[in-house]
Amino acid sequence: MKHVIVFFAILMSTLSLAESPASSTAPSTTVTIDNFTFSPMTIEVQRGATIKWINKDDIPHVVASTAGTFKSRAIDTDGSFVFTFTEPGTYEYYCSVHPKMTGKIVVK
Ligand SMILES: [Cu+2]
Repeated sequence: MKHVIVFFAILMSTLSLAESPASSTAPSTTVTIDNFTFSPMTIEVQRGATIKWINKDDIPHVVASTAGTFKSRAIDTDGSFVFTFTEPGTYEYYCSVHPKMTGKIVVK
């Protein structure tokens, strides 16, 4: 078990190193999925913004637009889904596995 934890610690540090250049160039906002909750639940962004959902739960979640604009596959633990919003509007979404999980993106 200890070896597994060490392996993940190394894997995560490698991933964060690889991601840091991209996050400083593109306007992106992160929504964390944790404890069956999208956080922040409502987010306001400028047109053209990319939202990245990261799953911190131990079980998979799905990010699905209520209007069908976007839908992720099942996002495993520490997995992510990104979507770029090019049109202004209000985008409500939920987790299709757990429909009580809801969130909203407001694009200006
Ligand atoms: Cu879910």
